[in-house]
Amino acid sequence: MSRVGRVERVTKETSVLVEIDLDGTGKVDVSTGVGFYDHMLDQLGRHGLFDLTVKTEGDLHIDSHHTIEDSALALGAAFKQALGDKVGIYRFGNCTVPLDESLAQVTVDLSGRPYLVHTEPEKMAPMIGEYDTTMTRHIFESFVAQAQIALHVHVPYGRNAHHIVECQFKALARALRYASERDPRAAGILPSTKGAL
Ligand SMILES: [Mn+2]
Repeated sequence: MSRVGRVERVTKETSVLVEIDLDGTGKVDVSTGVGFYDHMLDQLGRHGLFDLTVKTEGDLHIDSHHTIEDSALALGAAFKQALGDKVGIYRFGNCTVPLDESLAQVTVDLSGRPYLVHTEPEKMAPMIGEYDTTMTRHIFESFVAQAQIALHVHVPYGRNAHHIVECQFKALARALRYASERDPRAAGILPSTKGAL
């Protein structure tokens, strides 16, 4: 059974199409109009081994906020859709990824409940190209709200803004991959004592 999600989200501010295949090979086709964000979504697909399409046309004449946020909302919704009934998956995943001087520690629980804990260095360059670095937390908030997962992201140290953000996306990709992969010992089993996820 294929685990795919497809979400089209159209508002007066943005038009977003997201397609994701959880059992892909990391084939990514992303264009949001925000170069650094494309680079981050590329990390997510590549290191998550998800096939991922994100096509966003947003109101970039204002700024990149709606474009970035709405893409993350649609991505979260598509991820949830692709997870389906969550039977036979690992459910939990974590990964620690360094990028030179920066380190990201990410833990996820595909719990069915949205919760975000996020810490990163306060002192960071405010912009990476057209990407406002305060958007990283906003992306995770948006993704978590729609995917309905618990996500904990910590960057205990780091100096370069590009590195600080990129290691978070790489670690998130791996953590999501481990959590969503099928556990061969748990075929047909829902990983919850409650009987629902
Ligand atoms: Mn917003």
